[in-house]
Amino acid sequence: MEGKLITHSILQCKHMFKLDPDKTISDAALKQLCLSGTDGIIVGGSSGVTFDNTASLLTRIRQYASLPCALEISNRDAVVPTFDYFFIPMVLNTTQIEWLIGQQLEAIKDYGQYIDWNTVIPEGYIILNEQSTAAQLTGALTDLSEHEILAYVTLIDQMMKLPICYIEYSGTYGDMTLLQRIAAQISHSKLFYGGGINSSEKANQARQFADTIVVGNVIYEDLQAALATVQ
Ligand code: 1GP
Repeated sequence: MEGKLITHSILQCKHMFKLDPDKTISDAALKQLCLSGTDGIIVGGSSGVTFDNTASLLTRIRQYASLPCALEISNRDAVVPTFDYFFIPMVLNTTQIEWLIGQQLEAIKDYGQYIDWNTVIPEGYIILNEQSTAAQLTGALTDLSEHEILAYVTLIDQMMKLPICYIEYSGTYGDMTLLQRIAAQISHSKLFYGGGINSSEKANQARQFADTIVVGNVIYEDLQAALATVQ
């Protein structure tokens, strides 16, 4: 971890829940998640994210905790300015430039003068589950050799020096041998891992290699299992 670009406190989170504004969650469940001991909350989703459902979710989270909250922006019309941080995904293995820099450029053209750049954290994304909504939406090339994936990691970590390298398996548990090799190679970027963590065992295993683990889907499938990932 020495030498990593820790420019924001949210980058010190070891465990984060990712809440989807387009999914329903009860107040009781939200309270349990917020008070679970997790280090921070990411709000984001691949579809159905609007200004209203995002603002409403943030207001509800704030009721229960003063945890750092980041909005992972997927729709630039749904940016709620009261988040602590704004994660900007840049999908390195997309085939469509809009998911690499296109959307981001349009947002800067529209809102650049209002942006507090101290709150903006770009994420170098590598999407590896071809079945995921994110992969399908962005046209991600997921059929990659380990050599190719490690080259993407070097691009994010050494060449672009992005604060976050996000290994995204959304919806399925990823290849931990690969994650271990990525962790061994990375030196600047914080290594985020997300995908299929639905037990304390998987959380512990992924945390051996990733600086930060992100837990999403299981929140909506099995709340107790989601809570167990915090330990
Ligand atoms: C999704 O990486 C996160 O963007 C978490 O993945 O939903 O599979 O937990 P899961």
